[in-house]
Amino acid sequence: MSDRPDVLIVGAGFAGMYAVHRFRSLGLSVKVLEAGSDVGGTWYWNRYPGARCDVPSLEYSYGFSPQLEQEWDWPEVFSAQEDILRYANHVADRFDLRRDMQFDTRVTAVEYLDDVHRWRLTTERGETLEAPFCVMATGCLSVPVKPDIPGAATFAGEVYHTGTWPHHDVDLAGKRVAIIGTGSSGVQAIPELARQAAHLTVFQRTPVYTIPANRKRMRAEVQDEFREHYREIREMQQNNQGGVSNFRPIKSVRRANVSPSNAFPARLLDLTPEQRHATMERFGLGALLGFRDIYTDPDANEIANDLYRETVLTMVRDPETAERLLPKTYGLGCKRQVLDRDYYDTFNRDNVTLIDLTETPIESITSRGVRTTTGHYEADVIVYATGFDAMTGALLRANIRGRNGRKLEDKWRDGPVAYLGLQMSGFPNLFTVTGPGSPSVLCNMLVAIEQHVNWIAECIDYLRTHDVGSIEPLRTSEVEWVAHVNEVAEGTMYTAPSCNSWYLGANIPGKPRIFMPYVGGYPRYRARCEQEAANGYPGFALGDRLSP
Ligand code: N01
Repeated sequence: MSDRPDVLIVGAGFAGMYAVHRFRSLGLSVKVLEAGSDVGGTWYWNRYPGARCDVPSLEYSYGFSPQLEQEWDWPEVFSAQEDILRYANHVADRFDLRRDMQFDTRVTAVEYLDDVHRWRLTTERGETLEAPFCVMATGCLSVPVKPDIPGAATFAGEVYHTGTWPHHDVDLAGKRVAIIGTGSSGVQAIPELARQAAHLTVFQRTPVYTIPANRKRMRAEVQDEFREHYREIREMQQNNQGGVSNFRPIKSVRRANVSPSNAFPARLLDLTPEQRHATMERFGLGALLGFRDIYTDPDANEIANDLYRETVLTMVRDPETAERLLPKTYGLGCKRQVLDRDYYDTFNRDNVTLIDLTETPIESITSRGVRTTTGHYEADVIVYATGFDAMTGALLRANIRGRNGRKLEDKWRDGPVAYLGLQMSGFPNLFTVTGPGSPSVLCNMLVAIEQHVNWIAECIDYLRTHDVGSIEPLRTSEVEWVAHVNEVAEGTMYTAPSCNSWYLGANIPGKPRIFMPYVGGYPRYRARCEQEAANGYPGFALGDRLSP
């Protein structure tokens, strides 16, 4: 590991891992600092029971190495956390990534040194490291948040957050478990916790729209067909709004004698009310994923929300519980679509109780459980499934200071300002992977990560070969880009006034309400990045090299 690396990288998740490989290929020396004890990022930390990915694994995988694509076997279509982490470990071993990584090292300050044009990183242990380039590969959902509930510190039992689940086995047998939060993490964890615990009490503030996940094992012939077509599939990903190819393994479908299911038209509004109900009866909640107008047409959205609610009422036996589980204050498409395994059925179990916090809010946590305005619920374990300070959290927590000591926190007081989610003016040679203003969380993250890391690598290479010392966006570029990011988000389901999501920062008290990811689609975004590079970075200021 180099003591004077060309590039310092913060984070050894999928972004930091690929950055090591890609930068090395250009002859750059690198050093990664990672707070965890190993690679994997999100998949290293989020080990709660039921954790899995909502993008098919054959697509949620690196595309940079054809050999890797051919040699890795995925056991399921949508992989569980442990399989994705196994993949991350395989990649780290195969490309010998760990030799440039320092684990158990949290970065506490990232400062630009004006006089020497270098970045200095300080770690929790007081260690300092310097390099001319710094890449923040810190993830979009990596700072877990816990609500500030009076008395929380007095709870005498075990406390877990889904985003920092322990690495040892958690034995819930015979225990009373309370879980707070019903977003993606809560919805995945709840059925598993209910199976393991003596009793589970679910504290729900906002009911969720959740659709049953595809739970198929991987068929060898499907995997083979993907492998055969991988180059074409990667190309399709590059041209898809969300970075997924939607490749259909036609041969294996035919072989299994499954009829290709395009059973209904693409628009919900094209169906008669009778056809809509028949479709829901036949295909269940999953049918709604097939209609594109749900996400673009408010009338279709309203109808879909009603169909969703009607269907849930048939899935949960106790009518009062069913009624409480119905999302009513916002529509489908406002939040990240949640996928589940047995979520609604879990509320038919005798050992599960649902508490609706809009009727009876939490007042406090006591040494023995959770107190709401109408009762006290005894618990041996409290699980917080209360989400993350998304997209900006990890960057702000790193205490980044740019030119003249300017704090990123001050620059972003009214919301994140960055050009293409890649760089900020006033912070030369500092790059963010999947930063705010890039498609990131609206895209297949692996595709978004590879595109960003490739762009950054080629940019650094350009600076070296053109004898340029520094790069940072023009102030006008980032202001125009932020305006464009807001403009394309305007009028979508994501920014409806009734919508409160972490995309908007709405889950963090005091966080400016700004739609952070770029909703204009991955291909359009990618084309803009490519244009910048091809034209010699006209939207950026390029600075002279310091004389040695
Ligand atoms: O977090 P969330 P998450 N009192 O913010 C509730 C990705 N992910 O970890 O909506 C009571 O979505 C909060 O209630 P409300 C995915 O991108 C992916 O579940 O604020 N409740 C909400 O119910 C996802 O979108 C996968 O009213 C409180 C919950 O906690 C993102 O991570 C799996 C509360 C937080 O939900 C985040 O998901 C898991 C309080 N004081 C995660 N504060 C897959 O790939 C918060 N809540 C499938």
